[in-house]
This record gives sequence, C-alpha cells and structure tokens, in this order.
Amino acid sequence: MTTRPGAHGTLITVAPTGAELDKADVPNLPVTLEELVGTARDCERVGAAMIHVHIRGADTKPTLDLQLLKDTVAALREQTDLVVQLSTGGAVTDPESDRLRVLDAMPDSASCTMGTVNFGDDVFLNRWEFVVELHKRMRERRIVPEYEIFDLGQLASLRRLLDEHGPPAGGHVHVDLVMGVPGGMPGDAETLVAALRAIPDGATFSATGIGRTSLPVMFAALAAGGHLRVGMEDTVSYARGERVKDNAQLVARAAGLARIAQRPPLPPAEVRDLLGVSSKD
Ligand code: KMH
Ligand code: ZN
Repeated sequence: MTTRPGAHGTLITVAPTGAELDKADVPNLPVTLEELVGTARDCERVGAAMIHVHIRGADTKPTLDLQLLKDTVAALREQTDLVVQLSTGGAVTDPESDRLRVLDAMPDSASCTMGTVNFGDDVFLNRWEFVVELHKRMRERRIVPEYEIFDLGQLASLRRLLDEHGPPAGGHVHVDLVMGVPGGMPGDAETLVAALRAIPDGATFSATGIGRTSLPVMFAALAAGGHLRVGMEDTVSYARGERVKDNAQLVARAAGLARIAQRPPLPPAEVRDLLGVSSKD
C-alpha cells in the first residue's frame, strides 16, 4: 500500500469569516483586508495551512467583487504561505454568474458544493449544471477544488461528477464534510462514519461541525484519520457560555488535539503535495 503525502499529519483549514454573521453582532469577525491578513498570519503561526475565504465590502457585508477578490488573493500570497481557497458558495443570495466569476481571481483552491441544501430558513442553491460548470472551469484554470458536502446524497453526486467529467485539477479528490447545518446532515460521529463509507476511493477528507457540533465533529474526524476545518465561519462559541476570542484560538485548539492524536499540523508545503496544489513558486 502506498502512503499519500501528508498522511502522518493533519491539514488544518481556517474559515475565518463566512457570509452569514454580522460584524455588528460579532465585532471580532475579520472583515477588512487588513483584518483578514492579520488573522491569516496569526492562524498560520499556530498551525493552519489553508484558508477558506469569504470577503466583505466596505459596508462589512459579503461581496464577490472580483477586484477585491484578486487583491485578497495577492495579499494572502504575499504575507502568508497558506493555501488560498476562495469560496464559490458566497452568500445564499449570490447569483450563479457572480459565484462562477470568483474563479477569475485565480486562487490555489476553491470550494465546490455538491448539491442544494436547506440552510436554516434559506436555501443554498447548487444546481447540477452549475456544479458541473464549476468543476470544468476549475479544471481549465488548474484550480484545485474542495468538494463541500452538506448531506450524504451529495457524495453520490460527487461520484457521478467524477465519473462523467473526470478527476479534478491536481488529480486528487479532497472533500470537506460540513456537518450540523440546520437542513443538512447532523454533526455527530455516527453520521461522519456513514459519510466515509460513501467517499470516493483514494479521497481525503476534512470535517467541520457548525455551532455546538464543532467539538464532536473534530474528535470524530481525528479518530477517523481525517483533516480539520475550524473558524468563526462555523462557530463563534469556544465553550459553553464562552465566545470565541479570535480565529487563532480555534486553530490552536485544533492543532493541540491533532498533536495529541499523533497527527500534528501539516505545513502548507506538505498540504500542497497532499492536495495537488502547485507550489507557491
Ligand atoms: N455561505 C454558505 C451559503 C462555501 O463557502 O463554499 C455557503 C458556504 C459554502 O459557505
Ligand atoms: Zn464558506
């Protein structure tokens, strides 16, 4: 059996901002480019190797402004070694055309959600034709996708996508299980194990639990040999009755647990090998 690069360690992705929270409600949410880069640097220092990026405009609201996306990719590349992943999910209100245009900012990686899901009181729309278009454009641009899975049936769609349209850019399949969204799969060990039965052969996975499912999902993912995503996009509660101080606090906790599991945080260069992302130079 061959061992995949990075199998001895843990990829920690930080998702620092998201599109759902209001800066007015969460004052420590990084929303300006300066705040985002500062967060990225802090998180890299304590163990993150990839950053999943949603950006905000001057009004602090989510935006998919192409120039701002390009500036963000450039700043993160200049000031960190992190693998830069842009969200093509955006906010539930973003049109497909804007979400596809995100790829023109040429990140290392981009998210690609594998189906439509109820998202609290909203709907996160990901039509089949749209998913195929994202996959194809990422192949053309050599942007490595991370397939976001909100529900188990989306893993069947992923198999169909790969069967009908070929492997992703970089040749390796990596999925992120986003668990505990109201409307998606629950965030617990049982569901994580069920998801792993449906993951394509040879794929790697990371997992994140929304809100209070953050810790059970983190423990289950580590126990199952998976990687971790943490950050204020997914939870702003650190412990019962205690708000998250900043994203680095969440990354540091994940890094500590990964070390205890004897699978320490992977540096960005090893994560590039693992995911098939071309080297920074
Ligand atoms: N903000 C959610 C509607 C992604 O980044 O690709 C979608 C999301 C997934 O966050
Ligand atoms: Zn996201």
